[in-house]
Amino acid sequence: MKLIPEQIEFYNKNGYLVIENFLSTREVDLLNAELPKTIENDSPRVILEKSGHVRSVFAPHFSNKIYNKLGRLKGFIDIAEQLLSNKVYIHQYKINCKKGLQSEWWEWHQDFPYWHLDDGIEHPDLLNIMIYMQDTDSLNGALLLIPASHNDGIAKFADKDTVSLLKSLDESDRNKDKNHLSSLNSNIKFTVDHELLRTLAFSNSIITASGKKGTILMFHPNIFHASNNNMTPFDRNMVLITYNSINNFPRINADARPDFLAGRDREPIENTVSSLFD
Ligand code: 6CS
Ligand code: FE
Repeated sequence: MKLIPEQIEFYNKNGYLVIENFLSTREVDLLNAELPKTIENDSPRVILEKSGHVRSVFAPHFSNKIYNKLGRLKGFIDIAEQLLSNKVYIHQYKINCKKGLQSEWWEWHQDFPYWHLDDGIEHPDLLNIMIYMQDTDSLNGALLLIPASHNDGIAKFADKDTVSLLKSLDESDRNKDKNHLSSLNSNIKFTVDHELLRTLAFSNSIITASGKKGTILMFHPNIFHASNNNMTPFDRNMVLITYNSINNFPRINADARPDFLAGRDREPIENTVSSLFD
């Protein structure tokens, strides 16, 4: 499925694009049925909220056939190749869960600072594709975005004191954040400076990316985004696949993050599927 010129123009101008009914109810129901099988106990790929509920499951495609197929969906690869003007591979793949009444927020941030500073990727030539597993709106933690906030590179960070950051890590992590939780928990290290947020929210507004189950949201690695707690008693899950241009590999050195955060399978994705039922 190729984007039409108006969609490409909207994405380049605003830094995001929503397409309703991209996946069928049958496909999303299959993803929901498979989700519990991706949650392996005591795995570093499973990040927990303070409540002990699952916050994120990283790299479900490593072990689950259906999520592996989803990452190779022709419709996604076509769009990613179109927007990144190159062949692509998966840099990061996660399921972000918001358990009803038990989830925590994602503070205002950009994604690229993590992929640039933690993983050594040089350019923001990546694309996030978010898949709505349930009907999603402001009540259950839909993504909030500031349109056109992606045009000025990595923005000024909020001044977070390290003590508060370290406090949000568990004991074993305290010394070196060896599980990278300060990039993954509800007190992330690179967040957007509040003065800058105020200026851009005033000039560009804040939008809520609501959508029915089966919707996809594409967004730029530098767009300012956040999400609230899920205030409903019903779970809200999102699959997030980040495709990277094959000309934009991260540096891999001694302190490289693990493969479930920074993908090591860099072959261009060619073996696509047309549907999850292929
Ligand atoms: O560190 C990372 O790769 C992850 N952290 C955040 C806050 N967003 C991008 C990515 O999922
Ligand atoms: Fe993010």
